[in-house]
Order: sequence, then structure tokens, then C-alpha cells
Amino acid sequence: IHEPNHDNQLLDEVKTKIQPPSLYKVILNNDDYTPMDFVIEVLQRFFNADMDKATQIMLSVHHHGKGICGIFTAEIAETKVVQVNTYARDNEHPLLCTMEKD
Ligand code: TYC
Repeated sequence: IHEPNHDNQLLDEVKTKIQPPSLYKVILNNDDYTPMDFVIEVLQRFFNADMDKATQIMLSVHHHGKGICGIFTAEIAETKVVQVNTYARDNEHPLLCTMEKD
């Protein structure tokens, strides 16, 4: 005899165990001191933006206070944040990169 309830119970168990990873927005925050050219370089170096896209994002952050550089899984997002903040501090700029759950 076919017992669909048992099939559904198994499917529900699989669905509770297999979940796609949570995603995180990596955010650049505006400040009054970091040169625009440096922000553009960061976007090209760490987020593979071309000159046009990097300029767009930089100007959006400059005008609106924050901007999304990319959306990544947790480990990649955390790595981007550390790399950008380390690079900014090494170059003595206050540029701040953060992440938030998507
Ligand atoms: N506001 C900065 C300036 O006028 C430029 C800037 C843009 C700084 C984006 C940070 O995330 C940033 N030089």
C-alpha cells in the first residue's frame, strides 16, 4: 500500500537538514577623509568592479552614506571585510567596511 504521509515525513526531514547558506551584504560606509580614488581602487581590487561600476558605487556611498559592494556567504563576506579594513588601515585611511545579514 502507498503511504504518502511517510514520504512527506521523510521529505520534511530532508528539508529541515538541507538549507542554502545565509547570505551577507558587504557594506562600504562613507567618511569625510578617505580619498575618492582610494575607494575606487578598493572596489576594483577586492570586489572585481570595473572603473565605471567602482565609480558608481563610490559616488552612491558618498551621497547616501552606505553602499553594497557585494553579497556573499558568511566566510567570504568576513574575509572581504577584514581585507578591506586591513588595506585601509595600512594606507592610513579611516574607510570602514562592514557586513549585515541579507
Ligand atoms: N566622502 C569621501 C570624500 O569626500 C569619499 C568616500 C566615498 C569615502 C565612499 C568613503 O566609503 C566611502 N573624500
